[in-house]
Amino acid sequence: MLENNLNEILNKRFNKTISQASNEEIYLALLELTKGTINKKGTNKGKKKLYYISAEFLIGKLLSNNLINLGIYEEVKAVLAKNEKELLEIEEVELEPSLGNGGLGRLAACFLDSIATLGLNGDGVGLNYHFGLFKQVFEDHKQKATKNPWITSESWLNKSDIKFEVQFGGFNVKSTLYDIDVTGYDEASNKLRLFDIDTIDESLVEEGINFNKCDIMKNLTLFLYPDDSDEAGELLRIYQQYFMVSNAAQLILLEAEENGYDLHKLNEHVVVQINDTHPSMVIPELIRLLGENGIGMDEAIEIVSKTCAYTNHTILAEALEKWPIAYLQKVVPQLLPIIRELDNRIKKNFKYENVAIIDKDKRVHMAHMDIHYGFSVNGVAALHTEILKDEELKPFYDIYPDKFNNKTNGITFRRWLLHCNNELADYITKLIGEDFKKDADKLEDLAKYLDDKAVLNKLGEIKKNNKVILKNYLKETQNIEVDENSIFDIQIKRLHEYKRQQMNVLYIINKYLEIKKGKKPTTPITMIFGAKAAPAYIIAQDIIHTILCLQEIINNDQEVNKYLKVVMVENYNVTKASKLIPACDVSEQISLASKEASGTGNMKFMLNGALTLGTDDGANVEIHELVGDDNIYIFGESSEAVIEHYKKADYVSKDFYEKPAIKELVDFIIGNEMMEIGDKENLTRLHEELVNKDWFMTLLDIEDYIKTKDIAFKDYEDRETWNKKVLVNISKAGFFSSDRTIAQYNKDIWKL
Ligand code: 26Q
Repeated sequence: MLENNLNEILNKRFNKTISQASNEEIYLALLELTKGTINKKGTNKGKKKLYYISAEFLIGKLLSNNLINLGIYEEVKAVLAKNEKELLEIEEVELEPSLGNGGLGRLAACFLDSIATLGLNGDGVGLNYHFGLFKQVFEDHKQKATKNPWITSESWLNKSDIKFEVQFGGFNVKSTLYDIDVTGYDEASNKLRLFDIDTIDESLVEEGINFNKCDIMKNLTLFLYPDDSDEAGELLRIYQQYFMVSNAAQLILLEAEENGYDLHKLNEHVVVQINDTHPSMVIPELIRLLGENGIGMDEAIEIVSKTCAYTNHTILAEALEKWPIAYLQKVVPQLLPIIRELDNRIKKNFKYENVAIIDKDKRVHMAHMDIHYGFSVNGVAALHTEILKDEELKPFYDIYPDKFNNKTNGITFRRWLLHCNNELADYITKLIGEDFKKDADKLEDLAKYLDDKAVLNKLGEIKKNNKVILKNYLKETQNIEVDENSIFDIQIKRLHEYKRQQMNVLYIINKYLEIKKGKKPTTPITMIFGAKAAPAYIIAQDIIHTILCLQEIINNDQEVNKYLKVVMVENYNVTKASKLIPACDVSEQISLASKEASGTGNMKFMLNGALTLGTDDGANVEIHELVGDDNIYIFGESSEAVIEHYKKADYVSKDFYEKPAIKELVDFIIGNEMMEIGDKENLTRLHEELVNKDWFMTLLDIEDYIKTKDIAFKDYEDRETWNKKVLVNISKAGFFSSDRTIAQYNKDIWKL
């Protein structure tokens, strides 16, 4: 049946059979076949609809994901195999859109999957960036940013006939809506709706990712988060945000009209989830549009306040958006009277400055607008929500205790287990049946095998197979040799000082020096990194440079490379994550406690049988509680202690640096070996930063980190005990299914 359909499409389009067709042709045929199947299944409906507005949707490649959700993955694989074609190779044809930069964007993608899977009526709304986030290439041990084109003549992107106009100060732009189908597992589908401008000009991009930032009519949707280190960059970001939310608001009102809803009761039919502050201007924009529809200011504010809910994803002060009024005046003059009115109402009720929307420096605090004029404020892990309530957003919590709630993040098990680790998923199915695929808590049934040696062995075997697959991939893509019998220790996430890749670097230096002094690890170690750094984030570039230099020194040192290897994976993205995560033994989650809102990579690793080496931060805290002290490696100062250090300003990195054992590691960064191959400017800057500033307290935790990591590596020697810990982790991972997270959002916030 499926084979006939596929042959029919190939015959019609290319006059070929499956076995004659190229991988590209088969990909296009599968695209057509899949889209047809999706259409037949229909879309989710309901009296109330969720609009999940987000600047990022890091969706990854969609072919296999959709085949799995439609229940035809195995059949397609078999049909292709019968015709001597490999689904894995056909997947390679698809380009990965990079419509996100990290956790927040990937979370949005997992959420869309779960929303559809739970049969809920909800679409994602965002922007159709032509070159996405930049693509990372390594040159001279440094990151270079280039564009990442992903839109091809035929893809998952479908052009709709919906068009709007968006008004900016001084000019208007015309927009077109594109849709990507979001399949639910065994369910009807929803849509990801991406807006674009009609006048975009891709040829504006010159060398790397440089382009004329002032030509809004041509550049608006070229890149995600274009460099905002200058004023033109900041303004462009505001243009993007308003373009996104004005289109979203117009779409919401259009669909309300089509459904014949009474705009006075919009909140009974629509809920808007504001994913961090990037879409916050949707609040004044909806109020403005309701006004245009004849609804008075008081009522419009009330309706919108019952419609919008806000999720906070970060407590880093520098990531909380505050836009100068002058910028908003230039980009969106029509919103200013509304924002001022919203602010006046707050200033009338609350006399203290720290909850104002517009501060004394004439900057608009986007999060403050969300909290005052939304009905729900949620954090993304238990600890994070507590810190919001007790510290960062305390004045708001005091005013609106009932608005605050926690929704611990989750991940979709379809992509992060069934697809990326087919062998493990099949084995789990063999042990406990299929139920866990729809009800993740069923993974707990695995606990009955905790003392089953055959099962523990098999887990080790599957891990080894995944390590071999990764080994071959690394050889093929980056010509780096690794040993599948070594421990795979992996840190993959955006590069940021608070995530402390630099602490991992110091561990590597420590191990290198130990080996040089004759202390060799029993089992060799492979340290793997993947990380993009924002182009304007200088220290992050320095850390990448340091890792790439270490990679060269260590991997070429014949004395050391038998025991230690360093791999920095180029252009880390969803596709690469899917290959790295199943092969991991030790998952690095080493952020400074209190700084990582949740983390979601930690959950993916746990589900795929890696043990966490981490601080008690973000969702690590919840992983720790679930698996218990014996099945996780926790180190470092507590979040309370860290928060105290900040309050008292009593952390002095120099004091720690003066300890000889630490000094030796830090000074290696500017030692002869590094300086010979590295760039003096980068290396000295990082060294200086660690010695004299170290805002994220690397040196505070380094000794405990080294000690704990060494214990983990020693424990790995007893493979049976290790695999038992692995099994505990997998069996407890059910809580982190995004199906659970979404069920909670729906029950507490959306009420669809
Ligand atoms: C801020 C100011 C100006 C311009 C841009 C930004 C900006 C851009 C991106 C601020 C934040 C982001 C992205 C944040 C993010 O990805 N946060 C992560 O969200 C995950 C999902 O909730 C959490 O698991 C991570 O802990 C959190 O870091």
